[in-house]
Amino acid sequence: MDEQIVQLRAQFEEKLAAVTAVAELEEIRVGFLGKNGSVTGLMKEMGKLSPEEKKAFGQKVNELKNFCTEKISEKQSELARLEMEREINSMPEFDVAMPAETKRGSYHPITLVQRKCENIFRSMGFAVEDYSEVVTDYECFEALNIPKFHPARDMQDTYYLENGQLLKSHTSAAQNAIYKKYRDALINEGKPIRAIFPGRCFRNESTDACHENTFFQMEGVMVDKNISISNLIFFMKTMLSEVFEKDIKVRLRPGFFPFVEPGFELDISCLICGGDGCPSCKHSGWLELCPCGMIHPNVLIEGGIDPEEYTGFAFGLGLTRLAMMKYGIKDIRDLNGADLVNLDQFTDDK
Ligand code: FA5
Repeated sequence: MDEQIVQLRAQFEEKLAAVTAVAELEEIRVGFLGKNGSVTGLMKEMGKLSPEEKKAFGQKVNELKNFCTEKISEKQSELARLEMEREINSMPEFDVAMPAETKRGSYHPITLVQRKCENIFRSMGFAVEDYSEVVTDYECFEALNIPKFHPARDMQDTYYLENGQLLKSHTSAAQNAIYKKYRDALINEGKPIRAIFPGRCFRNESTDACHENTFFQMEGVMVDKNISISNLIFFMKTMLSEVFEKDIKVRLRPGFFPFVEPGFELDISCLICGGDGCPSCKHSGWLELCPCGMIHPNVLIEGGIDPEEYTGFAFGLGLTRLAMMKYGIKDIRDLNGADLVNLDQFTDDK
């Protein structure tokens, strides 16, 4: 029987030496060490031996078993190493010092129109202000003549935090802070308040081609003695002609906002369909772009300004819609879509 062990070991070594793939290795393992394998078979034959022979033979079979297990494991590591070497050698050579192929980023279309508007208003003496996206109910509504439970709140349902603050539904939420910031200079030094404040707004909105739940507006206010609707119309016309650099059709119609009196809706003829009607303008041919009006006396009082002495105008330009019209983007949702194929096109217009 010892001879059987020697023969089996020689057979095992011969087969193992010829193995070139892991799958073949598994065949050998099953053939020698599996339930019906040759080494396991030797154990079954031990029944024919005397107790002394059994002990010595069992020991030798165990040695063979351990030897086979160890060699299979070594071969497995060797095959894995060879496989990795083959993979590395088949890789194309590359130069680690070669500069990477880079692609320059581009400004988002909304950033582009925002900057354009900022430059236009800066050149007319307006300060550019920044404001928080998280505001209080007072800033967003109450300071703007919209008391609790006023129906105007329905149009501007937004996202509320557990502490009662909210994500601002319009840039008008900064008006009160702006009046308070500049009123001393207005009253004591006679400096008119002229400020714009672009920002991101949030609304609980059903989205479509011209409505998003997250969009940008740019608010503008001017307060001084004797400010009238003529001043408002002048600034609106100047801004639009400079942004579009061409003649565009606009219309002014009455609009209700509790924080202005009188209030207007300023619409532009849709530049996507030329006014014929399409999904971008809700098939009306017109797009609501920049509501505006004369600041309501209650809002001035809330900002610490005497409405008997001062008047002013305010407007809330829809920056996201302006970007749509300026760049011919048919669907507002593309602007939040982060698809670089869409957004990269405007790189040159910096
Ligand atoms: C307001 O938000 C007022 N605060 C604007 C205002 C300011 C009026 C100062 C008077 C004086 P409105 O909800 O209409 O108004 O929004 C203003 C503009 O923001 C719209 O004309 C439109 O261009 C843009 N806008 C409003 N909702 C959305 C939306 N869901 N998606 C994209 N743009 C929007």
